Amino acid sequence: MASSLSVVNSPASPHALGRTSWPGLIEAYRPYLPVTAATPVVTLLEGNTPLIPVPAVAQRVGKGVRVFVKYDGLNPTGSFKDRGMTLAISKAKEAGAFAVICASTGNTSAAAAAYARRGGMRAFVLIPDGYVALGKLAQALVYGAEVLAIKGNFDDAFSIVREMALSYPVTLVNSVNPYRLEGQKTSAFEIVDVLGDAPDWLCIPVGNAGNITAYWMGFCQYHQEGKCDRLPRMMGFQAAGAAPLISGKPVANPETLATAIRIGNPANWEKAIAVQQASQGQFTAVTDDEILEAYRLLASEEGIFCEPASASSVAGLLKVKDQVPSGATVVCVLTGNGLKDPDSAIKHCNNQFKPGIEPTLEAVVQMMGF
Ligand code: AN7
Repeated sequence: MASSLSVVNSPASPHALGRTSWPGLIEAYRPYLPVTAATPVVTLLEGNTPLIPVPAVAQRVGKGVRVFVKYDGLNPTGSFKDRGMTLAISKAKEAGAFAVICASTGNTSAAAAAYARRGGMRAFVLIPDGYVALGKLAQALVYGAEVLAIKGNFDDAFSIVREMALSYPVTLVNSVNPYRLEGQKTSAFEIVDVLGDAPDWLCIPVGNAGNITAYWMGFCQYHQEGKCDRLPRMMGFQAAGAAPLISGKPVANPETLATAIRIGNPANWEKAIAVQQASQGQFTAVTDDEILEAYRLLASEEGIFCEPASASSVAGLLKVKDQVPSGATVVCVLTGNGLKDPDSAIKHCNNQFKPGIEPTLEAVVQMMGF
């Protein structure tokens, strides 16, 4: 089951071929992507994120299992959305678009704003008023997006932008835009390039189900090219209060503190079911408490700060650990950076700073308990 780690960077990886710096994912994986010499590449050098071993998680799973996290929160705007956005915005620019639009729980809006502005386009973003983490809102504003907060949830916002893109001169860059998934599949390439094969399991948070679809596309394409021998089981995790793929029907009022995946009617529903069936995968719900436990574990024992939605992949692995085969290699995707959501961090970390200490050595020593 366990794959060898001897291949640290596949010879096929452009990075390993002696480039001194990472060129961004479109240049790195150009033969696998729908771009031509005429495509203006709008990039912030996204991708090439680390695959980090997480021994404290692995120990809790036991059975000699190896666990890694794909820390996609280290992308330029702090989430995996940059992978899809570099391609979606490049293709929009190629087609002559002057404005893009998306609905977003936060991360898509940050990425759309950054890449659209870099590409010289306007970015319109619709967000659910009051349910976007502070860091994401700050990003959309500072990048210069036109931010419209609607009195509704993500699903309401999404149906508006979907309709709008049909009759107004704006390009939709939600994950129903096929270029988004094409860009996001490169994360699967990177995992195989490092591990030398696909993992046995890929654990991933699911909201609109674009990313799980994209990873599967990436693994399948690499498999067809002979770059990996196997395909992973795709294990998708939704927050219990927003788990339509588990209940089998849309959730009218999704609720979870993991606001990134507070989505009741996934745009890529059918694709997600197809991925689950083809990979013999599974969708499982994790509670907010389970998410927070994994969130704190990752930060306080592994030194990795992700946002709550991202921790659902690790929460999910721990929830279904009895099903993991002995010696398996598991990759959990950490989709977003913890700095995106400082309010959740301070509220849920079970830790406090000690305020009001006199600025003297004696006072500090006393507070330290020495
Ligand atoms: C951190 O930004 O839908 O299953 O509008 O931000 O591909 O939707 C975000 C989704 C997981 C779910 N983790 O991915 C948005 C948005 C984080 C996210 C997901 C999101 P999909």
